[in-house]
Amino acid sequence: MSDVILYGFPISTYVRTIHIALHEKGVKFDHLHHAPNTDEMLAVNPTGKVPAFSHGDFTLYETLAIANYIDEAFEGPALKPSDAKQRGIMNQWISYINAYVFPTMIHDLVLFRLEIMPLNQAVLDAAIPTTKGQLSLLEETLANSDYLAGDTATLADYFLYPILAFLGMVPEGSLIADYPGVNAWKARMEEKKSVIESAPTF
Ligand SMILES: N[C@@H](CCC(=O)N[C@@H](CS)C(=O)NCC(=O)O)C(=O)O
Repeated sequence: MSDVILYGFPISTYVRTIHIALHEKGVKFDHLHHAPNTDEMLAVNPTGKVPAFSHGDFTLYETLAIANYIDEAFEGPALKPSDAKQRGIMNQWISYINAYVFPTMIHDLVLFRLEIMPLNQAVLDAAIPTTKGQLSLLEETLANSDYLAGDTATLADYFLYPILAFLGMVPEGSLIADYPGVNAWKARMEEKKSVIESAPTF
């Protein structure tokens, strides 16, 4: 077994973010597909959520902490911009994605559409204009930039992509076509080996 282990089932957007980051960095790892809130997950993450990560006897949870650790602890291409302003923009996007995009697009929309959660029609209805607003904000950047924080993919793109991939699987995914910059960014991301290799199977 590798001394690098990713814990958490691959359908999680956050697990996929870490999978992509490890692949981009060229780190070999073992992936244990534990479901949230199982004894196995609780042993490595007191919240029971996925993902968690270990490197030798060092264990981490919370996706942002894990992603930063991977970038800093291993050789390979940088996953964050070297420029302080671009890094600020990257962190702004990660915070926005975690605080607003994930709750809206995954919790309030995709989980209902995929019947993972019992439908709450009022919440789903409200999520549609909110999703459009979020896509519109992303479009302001992606209409003029290949990636969220400059001309190279960074952790911000790796946080966003798994969410938009899920959005693309439900009827509201058709909204993405109305935002050509976002649409082109998604296609650009889908060419990456890390994105292809991390795709969950259902
Ligand atoms: N703040 C956590 C969020 C992780 C998270 O929400 N994971 C979801 C799957 S994408 C999960 O484990 N959900 C199960 C639950 O909340 O019980 C992180 O950044 O790692």
